[in-house]
Amino acid sequence: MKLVLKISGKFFDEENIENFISLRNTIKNIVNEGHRLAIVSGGGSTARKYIKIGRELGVNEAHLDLLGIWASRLNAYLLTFILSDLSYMKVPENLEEFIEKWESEKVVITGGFQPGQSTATVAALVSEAIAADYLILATNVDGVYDKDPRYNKDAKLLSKLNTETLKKILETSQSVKAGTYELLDPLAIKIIERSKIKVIVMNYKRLNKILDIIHGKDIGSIIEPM
Ligand code: U5P
Repeated sequence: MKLVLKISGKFFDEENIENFISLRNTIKNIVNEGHRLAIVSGGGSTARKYIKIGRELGVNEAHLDLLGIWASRLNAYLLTFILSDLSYMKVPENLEEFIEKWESEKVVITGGFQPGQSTATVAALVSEAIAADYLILATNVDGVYDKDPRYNKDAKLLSKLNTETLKKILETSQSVKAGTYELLDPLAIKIIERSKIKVIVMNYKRLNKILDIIHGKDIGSIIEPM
């Protein structure tokens, strides 16, 4: 299989060494089983910190996005160095560079590409370019809920849903300003739909279960494109 793994910036914010060890072991197992893997890292609180300071000082949205992109590349380099025996040692900065590095057969790890989108769009573009079997969004919740689980105790996890349902759920939190994206930005959803990319949302604390979740044997959400 060809897999794209998008690691939420929150993974980096937690600074949990066990999570990093588990990620490294999972990636080694996936590669040893003969699958190909690309990883996209989010910008997390480092991106938000720089964007917040810049915004308060009147920096424009394009420049704020660039700050976010560089923060996501910093996270991408952390993963690159942690996985140096498997990974391509340069973080690609656009889709052409990514495609070129992918030919190396190594795990290619990337952050942001260009302003106006989030790293979820990068993950969707990369998935499209390599015809990935699955795009896996590893975040700090177990999957997609019918309501925001942070504010609704009765929120239910949806094990299967389509992009139409997802768009309705995300409607309340959608924004295109730097640093404000939640899970998937509108452009990422458009790309997922136009190329019918299958998306899995799962908790990064259960990364060792990726293959089980893909096969519907463990907790997570599978999003079918409409
Ligand atoms: N960003 C971009 N383009 C990209 C990736 C990220 O402009 O291709 C910026 C956005 O401002 C985004 C921030 O909110 O970097 C951090 O990425 P993310 O963690 O929100 O995905």
